[in-house]
Amino acid sequence: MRFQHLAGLAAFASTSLAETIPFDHILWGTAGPAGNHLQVRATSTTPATSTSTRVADAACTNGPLTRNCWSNGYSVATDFDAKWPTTGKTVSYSLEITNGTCNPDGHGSKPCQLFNGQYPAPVITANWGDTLSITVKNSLTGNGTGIHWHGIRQLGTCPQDGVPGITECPLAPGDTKTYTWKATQFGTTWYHSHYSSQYGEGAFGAIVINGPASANYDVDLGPMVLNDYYYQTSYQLEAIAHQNLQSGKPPPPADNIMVNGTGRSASGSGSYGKVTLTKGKKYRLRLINTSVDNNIRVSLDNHPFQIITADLVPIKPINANWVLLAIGQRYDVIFTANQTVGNYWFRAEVATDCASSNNFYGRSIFSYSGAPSGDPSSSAATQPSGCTDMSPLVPWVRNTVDSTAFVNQVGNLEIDLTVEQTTTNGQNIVFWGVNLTAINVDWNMPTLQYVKEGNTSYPSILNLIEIPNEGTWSYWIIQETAGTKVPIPHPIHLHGHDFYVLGTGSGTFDKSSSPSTLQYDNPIRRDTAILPGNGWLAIGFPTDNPGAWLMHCHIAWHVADGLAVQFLESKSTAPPVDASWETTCSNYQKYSKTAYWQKTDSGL
Ligand SMILES: *[C@@H]1O[C@H](CO)[C@@H](O)[C@H](O)[C@H]1NC(C)=O
Ligand SMILES: *[C@@H]1O[C@H](CO)[C@@H](O)[C@H](O)[C@H]1NC(C)=O
Ligand SMILES: *[C@@H]1O[C@H](CO)[C@@H](O)[C@H](O)[C@H]1NC(C)=O
Ligand SMILES: *[C@@H]1O[C@H](CO)[C@@H](O)[C@H](O)[C@H]1NC(C)=O
Ligand SMILES: *[C@@H]1O[C@H](CO)[C@@H](O)[C@H](O)[C@H]1NC(C)=O
Ligand SMILES: *[C@@H]1O[C@H](CO)[C@@H](O)[C@H](O)[C@H]1NC(C)=O
Ligand SMILES: *[C@@H]1O[C@H](CO)[C@@H](O)[C@H](O)[C@H]1NC(C)=O
Ligand SMILES: [Cu+2]
Repeated sequence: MRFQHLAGLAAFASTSLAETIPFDHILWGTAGPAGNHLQVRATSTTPATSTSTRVADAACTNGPLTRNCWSNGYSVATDFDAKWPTTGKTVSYSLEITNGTCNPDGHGSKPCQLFNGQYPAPVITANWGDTLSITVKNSLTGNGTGIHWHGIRQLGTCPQDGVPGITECPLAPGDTKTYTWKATQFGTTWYHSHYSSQYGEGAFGAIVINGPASANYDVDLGPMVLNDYYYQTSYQLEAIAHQNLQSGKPPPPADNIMVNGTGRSASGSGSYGKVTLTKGKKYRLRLINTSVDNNIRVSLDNHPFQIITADLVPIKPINANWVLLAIGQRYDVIFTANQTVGNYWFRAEVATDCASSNNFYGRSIFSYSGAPSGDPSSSAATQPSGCTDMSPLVPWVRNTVDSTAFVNQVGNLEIDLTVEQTTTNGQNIVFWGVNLTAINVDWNMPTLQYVKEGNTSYPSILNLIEIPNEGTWSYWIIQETAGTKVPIPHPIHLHGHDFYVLGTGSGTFDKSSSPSTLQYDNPIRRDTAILPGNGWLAIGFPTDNPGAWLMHCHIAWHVADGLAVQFLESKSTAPPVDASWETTCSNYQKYSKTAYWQKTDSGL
C-alpha cells in the first residue's frame, strides 16, 4: 500500500521540478515514542490534517520529491524532542580565532576577530543524529573567547553550551577547548562567540544539520547569512551604544548589511555575491540573521518564498514575499526559478519598523544561467510593516502545552532600563535590567562552578532563577514595563530549550483576562522570538534539560548592558563538569589576573 503510493508519486512527478507534495496524504510518520529519558514533554499527536495511521516507513529515503523522509523510520513527522537517530558518526571541525582584519564591502580594512581567517566563519555541516566535535583554539592575545552553538538543544550536555560566566570559563589566550554535542534536531542555525560583543567582530558562522523538510525542493543553496556591518569595532560601538542609552539616544546605525559575507558599500566599493539558478528548479535557501543590532527583511524580486522552518522547527509551509528576521532567527525558504531568464535582486533591508536603522542596504544577485551579465533591473514586492514574527507559524509535528498549570506557575519578568549604583567611577549608569537588575556574570566563577561546589550563595547580579524540578512546565511573561522610556522590540533567545510562544500582545499582560487569549494547541516553538515594543511575550517550556541556561535579548548591546536572566534547572541532576573544564577555568583565572583588557560589561 505504502509502496504503491510512493510509486504513484514518482510517476506523477514527470519533470525535475520538485512539486510540493501534499504530505498529509502520505503514509509516513514516526515509530512509537522512544524518549522515556524525558520526564515531561508536550503532548504530541499527529499533524492536525493527517488522515493516516502513522507508521514508520523504513524504505522512505530523502530526495527531491520526498523531502519529508529521512531514514529508518525518521521523518519530518518525528517529534525530535522525543527521539532522534543515532548515526554513530562524529563530525569534527577545528576553529581558530585570530586577531586580523576584514573588508567585506571594500570600504576599507578594519580590525576583525575571525575563525580560520574567514568572514563569516566556515559553515559547519552534519547530519541529523551525528555527534559534533569542534575544537576551538583561542589565538587572540588580548581576549578570551567562548563559542555558543545557537539553538542547539544540548540535551544533557550543558557544559558544551559555550557561555562564559555561566556554562564555562572563557578560553584564555592560547587555550583550546573541544566542544562535543549531538545534533538531536535538524535545520539551519549558527554559532558565535558569546564573550561580550566579540561576535560583532566577525566571529560567527552558519550551522547546517541535514534532515527532512516539510516541502520539496531540488537544490539546497545552503545558508544565506545576513548581518549588519559597522566600520567601527564592536567594542567601540558597544561603548557608544551604552552612552547613547544614558542620554536617551538610539545606538549608531549600521554602515551596511552583508549578504553571505559580502556586498557593495554606499560609495560603490566591493562586489555583490552571486547565486546561479537553473530555470525550472526549486531551491531551498537557509536565511540566518546574525546581526548585532538590526532586524532584517529579505526578499527575492519576482520569486515569492515558501517558508518551511522557523528556527529549527519544521512548519506547515506558508507563503511570503518578504521575510522578517529578528537577530538570531532563521527561516528556511523555498522558491521556484520559474521567471524569465535574467538577473534578480536579492534584498536585505533593515526593518525600520523594528527600531532598526542603517546607512546602506544589503543586496546580492540571483542570475539564471544563460542570463546576460550586469546588475538586475528587477523591482521589489511591496514591503509589509509591523515588527512582529511571521505568521501563521504552525509546527509540522503537533504538540500541546499544558494549559491547566499556567496561571499558578507563570512567572513575570519585567524588562526596563534601570539605574544602578555601580563601581564605575561611582556614577549612576543606565543599564538594561530584568526586574531592575542588569546581569553581570563572573568569567572566573561560572554558574556550573557554583553547582559543582554546592554553593547556593548566588550574587543577585547573576539574575539566577532556580527551576528546581524536572518534569514540569515553566511559563514566563516577559513584559516591557508600562511607561518605559525605551519601548522597543527585543529578540528574546533561550538556551537549552525551544520555547512555545503562547502569545504576544501590546500593553500589559492582564493575569485575569489575558490567559484565555493564549494558544496551547500547537503554538510555534522556537528558540528566538520578538518581544514587541511596549508589549509582552508569553512563553512556556517543559523542564527536561538540567543545567544553567541563559535567556537574553540577542541585541548585542542590550545583553552586554545586562538584558538577560539565567535559569538554573534541576541543579542536582545537572551534567557534571570534568577535569578539562576545570583546566579551562584555572587557565583563565591565571590569565585574567594580568590581562591588559578588563571586562567592562555583563560579559555576555
Ligand atoms: C588585536 O591587535 C590589535 C593591534 O595589534 C591590538 O591592539 C589588540 O589588543 C589585539 N586584540 C586582541 C583581542 O588580541
Ligand atoms: C578584547 O579586545 C579588544 C581589542 O581587540 C578590546 O577593545 C577589548 O576591551 C577586549 N575585551 C576584553 C574583555 O578583553
Ligand atoms: C554562502 O556561503 C557559504 C560559504 O561559502 C556557501 O556554502 C553557501 O552556499 C552560500 N550561500 C548561498 C546562498 O550562496
Ligand atoms: C536581524 O535582526 C535584527 C534585530 O532583531 C533586526 O533589526 C534586523 O532587521 C534583522 N536582519 C535581517 C536581515 O532580518
Ligand atoms: C512561479 O512559482 C510560484 C510559486 O513559487 C507561483 O506562485 C507562480 O505562479 C509561478 N509563476 C509562473 C509564471 O509559473
Ligand atoms: C519580577 O517583578 C515582577 C513585578 O514586580 C514580579 O511579579 C515577579 O515575581 C518578579 N520576578 C522574579 C523572577 O522575581
Ligand atoms: C559561595 O559563593 C560566594 C559568591 O561568589 C562566595 O562569596 C563564597 O565564598 C562561596 N562560598 C564558599 C563556601 O566557597
Ligand atoms: Cu534588546
